[in-house]
Amino acid sequence: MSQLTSRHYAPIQLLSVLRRRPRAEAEITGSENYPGISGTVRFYQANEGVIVYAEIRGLPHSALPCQDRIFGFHIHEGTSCTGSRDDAFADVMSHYNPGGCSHPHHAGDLPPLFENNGFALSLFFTDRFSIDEVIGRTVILHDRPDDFTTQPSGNSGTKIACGVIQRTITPRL
Ligand SMILES: [Cu+2]
Ligand SMILES: [Zn+2]
Repeated sequence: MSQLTSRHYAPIQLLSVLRRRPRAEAEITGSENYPGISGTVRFYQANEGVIVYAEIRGLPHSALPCQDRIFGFHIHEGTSCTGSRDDAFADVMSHYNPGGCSHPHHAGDLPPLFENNGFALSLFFTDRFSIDEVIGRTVILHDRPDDFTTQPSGNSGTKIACGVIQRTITPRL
């Protein structure tokens, strides 16, 4: 029975949350093969979780009907957007997963991004992590959709863009 009861959440005052300064941000840049990708992922503290607001530009785009692109999107545990010739962001390692869950129940599993002429905007709520625990870790975009089944990472393909999550500077009073 307890599995069926959901926790009560107070309404999130979204507009007032977004008017505040995000607590952390990741500046997203594409790999050498995807130099046109840029964007920002902002993390806002809400009462009982985190609001994640992503805006990404310059994504690969297909002009063919019914073939708009979908990109796997995760927080990875590594702290550096570096890698090798084969995998530009290999050093980001696995999906952030402090709870030892399987994919797509990793704390770092995020809803995939849907592009529109190369532009994607996503805004969602999660209580899988606190902002403090993901600061210093990395946000990754993949070139394929996440299938939400394949272990350990949803068969989402090549890592095409990356950003390190950084605490925003708090102005001194
Ligand atoms: Cu990933
Ligand atoms: Zn995952």
